[in-house]
Amino acid sequence: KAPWFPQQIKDLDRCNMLITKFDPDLDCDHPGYNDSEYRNRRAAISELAFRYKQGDPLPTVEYTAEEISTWRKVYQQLRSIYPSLACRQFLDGLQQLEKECGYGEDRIPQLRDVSAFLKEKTGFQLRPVAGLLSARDFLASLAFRVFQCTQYIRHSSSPMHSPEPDCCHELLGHIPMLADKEFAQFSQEIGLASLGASDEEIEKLSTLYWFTVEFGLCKQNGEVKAYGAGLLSSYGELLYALSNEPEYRPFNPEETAVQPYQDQTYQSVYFVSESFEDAKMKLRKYSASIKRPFVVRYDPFTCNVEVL
Ligand code: H2B
Ligand code: FE
Repeated sequence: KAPWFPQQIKDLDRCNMLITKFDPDLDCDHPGYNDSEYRNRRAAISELAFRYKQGDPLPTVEYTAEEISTWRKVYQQLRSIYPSLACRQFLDGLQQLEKECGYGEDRIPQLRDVSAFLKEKTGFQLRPVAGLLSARDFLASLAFRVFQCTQYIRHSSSPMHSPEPDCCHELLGHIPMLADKEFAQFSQEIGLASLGASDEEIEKLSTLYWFTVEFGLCKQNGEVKAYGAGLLSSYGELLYALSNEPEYRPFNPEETAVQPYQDQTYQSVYFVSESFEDAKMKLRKYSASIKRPFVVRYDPFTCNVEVL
């Protein structure tokens, strides 16, 4: 029997299984582990996500001067290297966000504004989440064009890297890509492919997601560029990934889906696709090949998933 999965957007209220990896309260290697003020702040922001129900207005957070200063460091550093290292779709999205959504180094964008922006561009919307979600729940939300988005920021002692997703990762890494129509479509397709899939298939989809949406590279005009959000939100790893050090392999879903990955430090291998379009096409083909005893179809009029 297939595992339960959401069929209405409202059902995402039940897709809230957090993974307690990299939690500042539990992981003594977390940069905020010994900072009780940071942990209290995190708990307060988590509470907003725990209380959230689908359809509620997105909570706003008044960020402190210290948090904004962390954001500024991250924004300035990354912004300076994007033009030469990020793919075209990302640069287009970021430019629109700067023009139309108040992106810039002086303030941390509010999820409410970003969600309204995305909704207009690609139909994606945001939902606040308290931390790292299980792959199954995270992927399921994509089927509804919902992106689960953290609202806290990394610890001020380590602005260049965060072991867990934070608002720099979401807002700088993911959001510009989600403003691209094709990328949005492709994200939803991965989500739809995950609904009711076996644990083995979820593991493979999750690994593919990791090496593409998070750490993917693609060729553009003869040069290798980054489109993965994990790279585009980490100054250190972005430079590393596009240096001569790491190993590159051609992207091929069957091989990539079983490649062990690194979530504690930089990747030792990156997968490069011939183009952004090529990655999309291959992933689509892979998603379509997953065997399930039923067919799912998204109805854009009701926003429900129909099971056939
Ligand atoms: N949870 C959250 N909050 N953000 C993510 O970007 C994320 C996640 N990514 N859970 C998922 C896991 C991804 O690494 C894949 C699908 O496992
Ligand atoms: Fe991510």
